[in-house]
Amino acid sequence: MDISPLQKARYGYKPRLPACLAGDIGDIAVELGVPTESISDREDLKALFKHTYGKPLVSFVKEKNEAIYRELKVGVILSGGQAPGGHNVIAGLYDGLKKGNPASKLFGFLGGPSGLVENKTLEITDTIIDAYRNTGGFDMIGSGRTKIETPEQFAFSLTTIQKLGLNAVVIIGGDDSNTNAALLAEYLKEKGSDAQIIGCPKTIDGDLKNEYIEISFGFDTACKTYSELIGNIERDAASAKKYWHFIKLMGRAASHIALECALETQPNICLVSEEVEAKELSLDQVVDHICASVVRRAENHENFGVVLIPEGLVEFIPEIKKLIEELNNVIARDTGEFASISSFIDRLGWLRMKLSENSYSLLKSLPPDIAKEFLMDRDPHGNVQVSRIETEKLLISMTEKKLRELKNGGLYRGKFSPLGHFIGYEGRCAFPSNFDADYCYSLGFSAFVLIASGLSGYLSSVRNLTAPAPEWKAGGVPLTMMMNMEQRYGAKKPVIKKALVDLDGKPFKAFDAQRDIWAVKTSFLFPGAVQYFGPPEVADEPSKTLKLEHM
Ligand code: FBP
Repeated sequence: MDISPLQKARYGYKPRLPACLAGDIGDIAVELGVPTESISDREDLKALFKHTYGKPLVSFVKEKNEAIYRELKVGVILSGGQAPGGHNVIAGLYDGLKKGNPASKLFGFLGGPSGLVENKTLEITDTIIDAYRNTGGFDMIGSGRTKIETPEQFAFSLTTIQKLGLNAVVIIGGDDSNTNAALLAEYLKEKGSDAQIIGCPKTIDGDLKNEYIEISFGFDTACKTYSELIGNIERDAASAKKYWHFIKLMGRAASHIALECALETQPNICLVSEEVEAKELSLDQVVDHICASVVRRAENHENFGVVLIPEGLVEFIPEIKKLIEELNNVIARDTGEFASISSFIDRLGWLRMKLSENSYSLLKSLPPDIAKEFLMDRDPHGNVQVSRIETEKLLISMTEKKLRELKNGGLYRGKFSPLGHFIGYEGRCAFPSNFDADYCYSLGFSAFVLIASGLSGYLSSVRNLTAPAPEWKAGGVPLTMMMNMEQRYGAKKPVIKKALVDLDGKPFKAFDAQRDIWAVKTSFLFPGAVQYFGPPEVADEPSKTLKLEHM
């Protein structure tokens, strides 16, 4: 296989481990903390997770541990959207297993959770792992979004585990996939199986975090890649001085990516969905906010600019949120009937009787191409696929309309030439930054120690991430500790709570302190490409979000 010079150079990179995971493998033991509680809905969750609720927090200490030398058979799943560093989680897990006992085996489940249900595996060997060290993507074994939820799927998963004689399965995924991990851990215990389930926190969206999970992996690299692209567009805008660029960024629910990229690049506008929701802003008010910057900049003869839009924005505008909720419930209830109607006009007619009057008129008022996007298939977890809703186009068309009105009223004299972009897939499979390469390898290694110590229903955790890697702390967090009950597909379900942007948090405050200046004065920053080599302050910098949160 041909490989690029960068890939060749990255093979030689040795990911750094926290001191508690480095050194002699026989000297890593677990220390159990006090029992934990879920964030809310404790009685419901206790009843649902009879065997796995309330486990203690786990940290690693330097102590003799004979259990670490056990011969193990482990399966690993990459679940959900790609995130830079996934291969390094597998590499850390593999190296840990082999260090513990060279006879241990690792099987990758092919194509995500469906690989477990259907028993499709690839045994990972030295040759395979060495071809993927420090690379982006999930292509070693592939990923998928199958949700293990039916009794048959759970039973098939157990059969696969038994057939392969697995001691444990590691599920590398976001909040939904780790919710699945918690359910599977509980199911296995209920069925009397000793097989263990360990999760690893993955998602570029950065919304799987809490006191013990400082950031999900992939966020760092994805944001650095997006920031490079945004900086390039900013420089183009400042050079040509003729376009307003509306850039939608990935982040299905939370706006962490948009906020981090704003801190990195200082655009004129960055919308933050959580703020829109807290202030109950309507779509019109969001557009007014953009127009205010366009008008002020035109007064300074700057008919160009950059607007960052978080992908999930539409779900946070109260009137649209209500529309989406109603659509989700109606589509979940009458799935077959809805699917049998093929034309958009007929679907609208069908929905007229099913939606509230306000939601129906909102849906009808949207440009038809955008309205169609609201009716597309939901993902297996019941979420509307916001990455396929062209919010940037919706905002462009509404901004154009508003500016025409302002022009007619003599309140705007500029020239508005908008361009829409969607930046998402450009960053999900980038070569992991040094931060993600180290972090992911450590998460995988930590997952091995949790397995060797007989634990199940835990998320691998590596903390103190703004310090150099040797000072990081590793351990495990019980999955049930992060759960609450939420409405999904029309029913209450146990789920891991998503971490949204905290409007009282330091990253948002830092943005808020400067954004009025950026809205009028060109203040663009050009962060450039992800740096793999060079001085530590360039090559090993964590994200601004992480640094601000730990200041
Ligand atoms: P995960 O939450 O599974 O990590 O996925 C994140 C994400 O990249 C979102 O930002 C985006 O909305 C979604 O995946 C798109 O996924 P897909 O390509 O499967 O439609």
